Amino acid sequence: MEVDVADGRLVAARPDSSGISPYGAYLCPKGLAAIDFHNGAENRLLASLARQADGTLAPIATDTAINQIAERLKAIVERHGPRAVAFYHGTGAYRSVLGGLMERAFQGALGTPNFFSSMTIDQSAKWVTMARMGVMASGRHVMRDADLVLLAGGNPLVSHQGAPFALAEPGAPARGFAAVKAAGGRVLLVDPRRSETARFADLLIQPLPGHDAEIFAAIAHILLRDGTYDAEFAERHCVQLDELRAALAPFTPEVAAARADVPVEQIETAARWLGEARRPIVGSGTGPSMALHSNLADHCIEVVNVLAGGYRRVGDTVRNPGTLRRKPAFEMAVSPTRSFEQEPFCVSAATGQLMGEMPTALLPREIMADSPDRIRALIVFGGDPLMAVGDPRLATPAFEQLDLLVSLDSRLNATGRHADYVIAASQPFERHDISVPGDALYPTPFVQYATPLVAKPAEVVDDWAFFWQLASGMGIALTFKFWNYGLRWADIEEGLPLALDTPPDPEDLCRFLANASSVPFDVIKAHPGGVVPEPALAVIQPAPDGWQGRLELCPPDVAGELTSLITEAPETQWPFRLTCRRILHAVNGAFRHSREATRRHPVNSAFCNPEDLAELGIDDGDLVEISSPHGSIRTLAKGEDRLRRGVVSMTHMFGPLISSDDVRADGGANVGQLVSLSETIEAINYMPRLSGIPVCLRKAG
Ligand SMILES: Nc1nc2c(c(=O)[nH]1)N[C@H]1C(S)=C(S)[C@@H](COP(=O)(O)OP(=O)(O)OC[C@H]3O[C@@H](n4cnc5c(=O)[nH]c(N)nc54)[C@H](O)[C@@H]3O)O[C@H]1N2
Ligand SMILES: Nc1nc2c(c(=O)[nH]1)N[C@H]1C(S)=C(S)[C@@H](COP(=O)(O)OP(=O)(O)OC[C@H]3O[C@@H](n4cnc5c(=O)[nH]c(N)nc54)[C@H](O)[C@@H]3O)O[C@H]1N2
Ligand SMILES: [Mo]
Repeated sequence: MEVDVADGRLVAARPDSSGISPYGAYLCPKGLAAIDFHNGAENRLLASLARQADGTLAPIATDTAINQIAERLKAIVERHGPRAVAFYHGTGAYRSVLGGLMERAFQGALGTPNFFSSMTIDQSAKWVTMARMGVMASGRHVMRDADLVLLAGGNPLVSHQGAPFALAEPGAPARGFAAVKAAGGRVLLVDPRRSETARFADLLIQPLPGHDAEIFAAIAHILLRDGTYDAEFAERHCVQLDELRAALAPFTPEVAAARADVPVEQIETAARWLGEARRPIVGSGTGPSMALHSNLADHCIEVVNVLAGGYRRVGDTVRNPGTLRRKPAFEMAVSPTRSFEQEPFCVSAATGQLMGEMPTALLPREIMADSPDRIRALIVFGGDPLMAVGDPRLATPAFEQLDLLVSLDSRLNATGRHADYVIAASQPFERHDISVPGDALYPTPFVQYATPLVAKPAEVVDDWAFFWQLASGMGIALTFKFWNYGLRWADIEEGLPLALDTPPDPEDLCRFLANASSVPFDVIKAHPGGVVPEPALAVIQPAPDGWQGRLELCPPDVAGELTSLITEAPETQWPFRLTCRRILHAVNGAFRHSREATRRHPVNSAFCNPEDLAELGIDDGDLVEISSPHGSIRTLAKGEDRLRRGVVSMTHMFGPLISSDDVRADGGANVGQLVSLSETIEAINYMPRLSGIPVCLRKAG
């Protein structure tokens, strides 16, 4: 984006008009809200806070606070070992490249396996599928090459969520959909809500939430029944096709349609179109990953992508092979790791890591466990786990049992209010950063190194500097590395050793990250608006000779889950299902109190089909009570004909952890109060049910 600066302050922002941006001239509303936030809106934290003897939080010099935390951590590690220390990496941390890498460096040097993040209460079903099925190293097609897009439970036009999770093009999401349509391709959505993205849909299936496993099992069933699947791909890269066929036999389109309450023709049509497509992509957003049977649903969604042959093949063009690190791509299957079956295990459950992380829903239990290895200190980096994980009546007392809770954030959020220290963090336009996360994800190659546009407030610290200073205070020397998902920190040989007593220069850190870049760092540095590299043709390469990797389509645990699903009685006692949704003007908790977000959403209303409301005698704006087997909240009702019947749709991260009796004064209601961290939890990743929660709805009072 282009930003105007006057007298050391940010004054205005516009989309980048230079033509360099891989997204074109585009700016999302959160970009605008970021300007206000940098300037102190939303009670931005300008000083760090420490808990006092009387229990209140009071300002403290940031330097002093970090030194005190270092001393306390050192004592905890000396007494209980490194496992006593845990990290929680929230969505704010993903905005901070140097911060995230310094956090990993610190975790690596400490040697604790206790790394948690928002990913395991988000779409870790995708990690479970990778661990159980394996991964196609060539990757999916990208939208601009696809002739069919089938997306379940994602709304990229609002969320901007794209690859590698959902399949949309990140950045300016409508462009990818428009490109598919312009090339004559088809867009299919599966969502109980006619979402904003649905304006591109050729077919919208509106199921009861929580039935994606059946729907996609039935689509796979049809592809196998009709022989319209990509047999050549399956033969070359997959095993367990016979097991899959047997396990899917009961999942006829009629069975799935009845359970999900959709017309059977829609399932047949989706399967027929998939059979016809030459370059399809099938994937999902958060919806199926948060509902009942999320791991199985995700597995079935990926199976449909496999059967449709939805991956790049030898000779296919790679539009963005990466600039800082050019990644060669091969048409080869990487066999599943089943990493969750290997040490290190959690102390409260026999489950191991996914992508080097422990399941966040187990964090409260890992703190409360009666074990010498329980967690005693937690550093929360850019997150609000108490709000995010749900079940605050279970999670909050657990967090209170910690010897040390630190929140590194730019706001005092719900978790921060329970912390021993809250460290005031800088914001993106105040710090150095380089485009590592976007590197191979931008739709076309692009690289950028950004230096601070404005000075940060005096008592505010860069995220990376916090971690470096902590390590330094503990006498731990760090090695800075180029890490990315899928790599094990300890296995990365190349690193930049950092001095113990002199903080690194952030420019040197970025220069190191660019040491294998196809555009030299000095060239990147000379172009603050970013660089579009010289085009270099990249195509998918064949697998090395004798490559043995295979995708496992139906391992025994998946087969077992399919069998138990087909015999499971549908939940009929609860008339409604509460689903997730997002607002355009906030990212979870961040920017939730921005001008636009507050104006448009004074509370998180309960959206419902108007006919459902009429039947219950509820008018728009009435106070309603929503009860799950686990808890109950009150908010205002709002009719929305985009929703199918039987659904209540609400945004998370509103209101205090536990509601008072006045939803307007609370600024909304925390839907996490309806969530259980002990019942209907997935195996493996311990994902709680954050969507499709069975609820009752009634007029309050
Ligand atoms: N503006 C904005 N952008 C954001 C965020 C934000 O809060 N605001 N958050 C960011 C984060 S952390 C994430 S993870 C991404 C999420 O990105 P998305 O996954 O695109 O998020 P949603 O917009 O919630 O879309 C989820 C959709 O799933 C549907 N759904 C709910 N339950 C089910 C179900 O059981 N089955 C099916 N098929 N559909 C279901 C909902 O109706 C909804 O339309 O967005 C990111 N971007
Ligand atoms: N019921 C229900 N629960 C859900 C969901 C749902 O749909 N329904 N969605 C789930 C999902 S997908 C997610 S990802 C989680 C989100 O869970 P979290 O990531 O734990 O929550 P956020 O509110 O996104 O926390 C981000 C924090 O980062 C801070 N921040 C912003 N910029 C910076 C920065 O530069 N540095 C630092 N240090 N901090 C910064 C913000 O102030 C904010 O407090 O919630 C999950 N919980
Ligand atoms: Mo998320």
